Amino acid sequence: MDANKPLHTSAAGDACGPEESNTTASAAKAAAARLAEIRLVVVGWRWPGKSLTGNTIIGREEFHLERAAEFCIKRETEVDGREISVVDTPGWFSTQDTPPSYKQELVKGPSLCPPGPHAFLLVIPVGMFTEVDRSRIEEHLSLFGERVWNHTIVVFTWAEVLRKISIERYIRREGQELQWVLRKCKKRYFVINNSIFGENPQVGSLMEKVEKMVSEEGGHYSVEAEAKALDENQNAAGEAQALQGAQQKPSPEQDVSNAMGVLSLSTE
Ligand SMILES: Nc1nc2c(ncn2[C@@H]2O[C@H](COP(=O)(O)OP(=O)(O)OP(=O)(O)O)[C@@H](O)[C@H]2O)c(=O)[nH]1
Ligand SMILES: [Mg+2]
Repeated sequence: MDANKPLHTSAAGDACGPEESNTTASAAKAAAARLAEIRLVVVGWRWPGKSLTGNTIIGREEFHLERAAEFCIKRETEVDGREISVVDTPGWFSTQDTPPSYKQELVKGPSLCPPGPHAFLLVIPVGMFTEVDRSRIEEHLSLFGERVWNHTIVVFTWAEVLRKISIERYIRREGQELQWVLRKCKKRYFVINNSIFGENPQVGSLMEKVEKMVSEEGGHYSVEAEAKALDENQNAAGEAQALQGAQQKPSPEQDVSNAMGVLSLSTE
């Protein structure tokens, strides 16, 4: 059975009366949406609690804390008879440019859980959220392609600092930058309590949210499809450049450089 497709049950609505049919139908719907395995990639800037969130999900101290991760690491566990895998990734830099080696490692994350993650968990600590934070998120998530947003859930950490303020009020109060991020992922967010370890219903609730997203978006993020789309974009950009070059009457100097461009394209 393809583990990436929702499991389908054949028992829906079998020989039941009208009163039972509603509950049976909703139970069948939930069963139909249940994924046989769940693959997650945790992303975010440095230090918001990515690794601890990974540990909360796995239910064990698998990812090192307080040590800036430089490499993607995958850990797995089994909950209620199904496998959950979590890939922890290096965080991007909040104010300075992220070193290219970090970016290269970050984009490897999804390929560690083939054929691609069911969800990217974008970890954001509750607190001040600035325009720079928003643009850094946009910059780094775009490394995975525009479709990454269809598979992203914001996970709020450090929510205990809210005390009696509701998360909805915090989101409203924090303003348009944070709201932009939430709109991009269709208002999918989850508040995690990283001080609870081990068996806890919150992990189940998060998994249900992932399943709901997968069913709404018609599947998981596909590493192969994204690589293909990226390839096509690059080819299209190359062709557009070549076309532009052909349409402009080149000066003698341009002629030489264009010829080199074509040469370098054709030798690839
Ligand atoms: N109080 C509180 N502390 C948290 C929470 N999440 C993470 N922390 C703490 O914040 C620190 C950083 O957490 P990590 O999980 O290592 O952060 P990270 O995002 O993996 O950091 P890098 O790998 O360096 O990018 C640790 O001391 C955690 O215990 C939270 O929700 N509440
Ligand atoms: Mg970490």
